[in-house]
Amino acid sequence: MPRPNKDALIVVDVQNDFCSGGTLAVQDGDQVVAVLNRYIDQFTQGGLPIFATRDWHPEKTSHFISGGGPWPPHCIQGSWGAQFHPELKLPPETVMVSAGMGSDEDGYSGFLGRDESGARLVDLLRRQGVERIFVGGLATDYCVKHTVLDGLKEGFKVVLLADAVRGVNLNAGDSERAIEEMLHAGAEVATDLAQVPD
Ligand code: VGL
Ligand code: ZN
Repeated sequence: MPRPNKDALIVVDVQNDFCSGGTLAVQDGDQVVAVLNRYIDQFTQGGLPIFATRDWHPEKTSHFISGGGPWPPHCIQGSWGAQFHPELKLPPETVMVSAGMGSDEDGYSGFLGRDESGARLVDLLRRQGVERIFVGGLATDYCVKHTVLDGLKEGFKVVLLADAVRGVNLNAGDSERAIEEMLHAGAEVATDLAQVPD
């Protein structure tokens, strides 16, 4: 089970543009919402911190095809597509972390993001004494992967919530390879908090 004062949940980019009807819809992306709501409930019950990252791009960026990048426009600051999925039940205490705000960056990792005061995710986590992060959201092969890998590099234990992620799969198998990469780098995988060791 999650440990008081040491564990945090990080919900990655569960935004309209990555769900059905969005400009960069991930297959079955919406399905993570109900699963994440259960994890959110469990962390809330335990009094544990919850962070939600969001992809938060300017209109003109090298991240988009129009600027030479790989992606159609998505998650433009202030747009409907950038809003969290309407059924995602984030408690009011959730700390929001925005990434990809520069005109020349992809910002795939939540660890490149900042909260409203400009604080970096790593500092927010350390300030609270967090030692282990539980990560779920979208997309497995981009922002989830980079957030997990950076979390490990920063010295956190990382648990990938495997039932709460879905991938873009630009190339077939990208999500499976991303999960392999995360495991290889030292992440653990779980689909049930009761089975996670202390
Ligand atoms: C993401 C592609 C482009 C993600 C963000 O959140 O995984 N993927 N921008
Ligand atoms: Zn993006």
